[in-house]
Amino acid sequence: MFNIDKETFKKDYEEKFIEMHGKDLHEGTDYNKYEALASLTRDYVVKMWINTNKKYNFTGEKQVYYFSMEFLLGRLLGNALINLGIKDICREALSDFNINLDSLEELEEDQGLGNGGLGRLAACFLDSMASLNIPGHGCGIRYKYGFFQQKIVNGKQIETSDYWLKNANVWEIKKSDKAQVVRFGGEVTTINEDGHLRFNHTGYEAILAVPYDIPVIGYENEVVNTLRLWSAEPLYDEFDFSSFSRGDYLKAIEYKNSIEAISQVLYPDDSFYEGKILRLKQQYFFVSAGIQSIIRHFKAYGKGTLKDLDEKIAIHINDTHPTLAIPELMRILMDEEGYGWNEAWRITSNTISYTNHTILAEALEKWPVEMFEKLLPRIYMIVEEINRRFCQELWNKYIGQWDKISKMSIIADGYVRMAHLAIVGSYSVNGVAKLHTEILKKQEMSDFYYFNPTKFNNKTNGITHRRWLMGANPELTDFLKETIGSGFIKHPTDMEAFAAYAMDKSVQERLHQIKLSNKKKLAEYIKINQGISVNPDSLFDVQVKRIHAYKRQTLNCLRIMDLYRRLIENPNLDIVPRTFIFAGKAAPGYYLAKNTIELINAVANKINNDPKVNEKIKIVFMHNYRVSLAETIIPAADLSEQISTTTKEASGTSNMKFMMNGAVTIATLDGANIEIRDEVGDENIIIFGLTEREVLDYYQKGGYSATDMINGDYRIKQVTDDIVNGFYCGDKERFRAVYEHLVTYNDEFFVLKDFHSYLKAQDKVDNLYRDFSKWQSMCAVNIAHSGIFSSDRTIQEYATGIWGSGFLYKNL
Ligand code: 26V
Repeated sequence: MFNIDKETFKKDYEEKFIEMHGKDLHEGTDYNKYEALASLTRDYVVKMWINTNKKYNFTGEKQVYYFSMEFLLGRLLGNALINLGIKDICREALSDFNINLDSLEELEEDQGLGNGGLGRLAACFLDSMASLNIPGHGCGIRYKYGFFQQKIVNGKQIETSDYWLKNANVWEIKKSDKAQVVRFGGEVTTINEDGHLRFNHTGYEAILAVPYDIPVIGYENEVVNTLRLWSAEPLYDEFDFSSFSRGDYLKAIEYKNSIEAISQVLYPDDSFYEGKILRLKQQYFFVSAGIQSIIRHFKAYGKGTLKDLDEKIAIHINDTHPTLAIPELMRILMDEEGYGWNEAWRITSNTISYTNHTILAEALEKWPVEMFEKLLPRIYMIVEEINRRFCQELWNKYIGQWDKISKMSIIADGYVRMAHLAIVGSYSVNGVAKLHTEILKKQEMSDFYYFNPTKFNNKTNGITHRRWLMGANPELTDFLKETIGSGFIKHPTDMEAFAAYAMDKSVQERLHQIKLSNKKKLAEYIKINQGISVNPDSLFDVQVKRIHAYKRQTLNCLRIMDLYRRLIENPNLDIVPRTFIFAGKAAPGYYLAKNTIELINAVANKINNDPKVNEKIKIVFMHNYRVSLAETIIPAADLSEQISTTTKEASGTSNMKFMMNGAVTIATLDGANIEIRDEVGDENIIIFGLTEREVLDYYQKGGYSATDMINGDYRIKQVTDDIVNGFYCGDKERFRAVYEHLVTYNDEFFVLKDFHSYLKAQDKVDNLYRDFSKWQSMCAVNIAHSGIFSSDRTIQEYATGIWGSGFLYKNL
């Protein structure tokens, strides 16, 4: 374990500061001070990083490569200090210089290279792999612009670009010597050489993929793994000005820009697939660079030949976005290394494993054949051959069943279906929560499941408790240590011991105090950043996540609108004062989601400015939701809203973060909510809404009518009318999209159907909250049972159940 005493740290820090900034510490700005601290921390890490790599090369342990289009890391400094085990020393040392560590940490830009759940999961997994001594590395894209920044202007979302690299990024190291060449376009000709087919690729465009490495620090174990992000550059970056005419010069610049465009921007959609060629380019770009660098490294240091690749290396693809890893590995093994098809296929399909993260049909990737073939001619040939052989296999098994075969085919109707390719080319397919995996097996992917049942398995998601508990909620962490000891940090399921204290009055009081202190901090943040005063003694009712129809922010909003009507009718209505907190970004092209944000803001504006009710209820739509904001909001939540239409949320991960921080959950039986319920028991969670069966019946048999719901129920009628009658905004048309989706288009997410059951559940919340002891005991039980949702548990399951890697808990 890394060790440093306070005095040495102070000396190192001062030296670092002077070396970096050429002035004395007391002359520096706060940002200078942050830079010096981050840079010093990185220096401490670098030696361990080198040693870790040396060790991996020496021992030849199996290496895991986690391929993902997104890694939503957030800030890195605080996490690095925790995992190095020097946060306390650092805090004390800095305070000797009159510097506050927390305020320096806040100066760091979030590294926001992801949309939401899928990207954050990848980041949690990296943290867990390093902390569990698993040689596991990330591979992705170094987007110049991360996920957009959200502003709310006149109640509307406005997107601005996230140029997160404007200040030097101390966490990355550019490795120009490890660059790879990636080829697009051109023609492939086939040559028969002594009975062997050779593929000659000519006329292509070659692009340089340059890696930037980011250290991934394990928790107090001196392991530092690598996240490698690729950036696109022209192969030849210099041109001779004198020999260029003006036109050539401009063309050359345009060319440079067109290449750099590949790693320029993260696509801000996470639910609607669009066949954009740039996205396909991004996918092949990082996958090809990543696979080439793995092979190059394996050939230089690996023990054994490429024949043993599947024993020495596991490549995991995070959703279908990196699926081209399959044909790319085939290409390298056959065209560059001389393996025949069968051997290459054995190696490839035993090396690659795949996770599915969504069943929303509209998010499934399928690329037009024409586009695919033109951009990646050799890769397309390989995909065609994979498909030909697969269909042959199907044909042998399902003789004459053309429908089934065309349903399962990888290429059909002019498209390449990436999920099919991912399933066929990998040895393991997993879903991210029990229900989700069952739905994949029995419905969405049932043909593939029955064809090959052993390939399918479940790995319920998790979150790293090092960021989401220790980092975000130090007070609760200290209290847990005081009560049950520190063992839970390395063995998160040991948190169960805390359940024994759930009825203890002094424990309940402390939990309340800790929550209150987090709520005060959030209230202050809200006041400073959004100018709204909220009461920390009110119940903080929180829904923070991407804005999407299936997540049903509308249900929450309608419920508030209903409550407001009831309060107008009866100002003495006896309710627990609440602060409703929303946050989340809508995809820029997702009109309905953006309209939902407008509605929430309009409702907030009206209610917050109505003195008759604003002592009892307040609404805040917090701007620019991101990892660092989540770290402030989640520890302050009393109630966690997990209210998606049953069957639609694959897992959810904020649900786990909230429970770990002692919030009570109100939820549908969807995704991992079911497993949370199983852990805490029915009496410690509030469940409502349609069951899986009921939802599926509606989808299969129909029978849901929004109009009937409205006509048969005056409260539903009132709240839906209030969307379009000018009650919240003079412009009656303003929220038309929300209304039409709910009513005219007969809302496929059944908001109105779940409305009353949700209201009842919320009444139950009120009653429970009034009973101090009961509520606090629920919080305690939730914390106690959250350990199983640490991503350490998830990663152990991946390591033993899929990757066959790692010496788990070796040093524990
Ligand atoms: C899909 C697409 C579709 C095409 C446009 C770009 C794009 C980018 C990302 C995605 C993946 C969306 C899937 C996703 O984020 N799923 C979430 O994964 C979480 C981690 O497993 C899980 O907790 C959430 O329930 C699930 O919605």
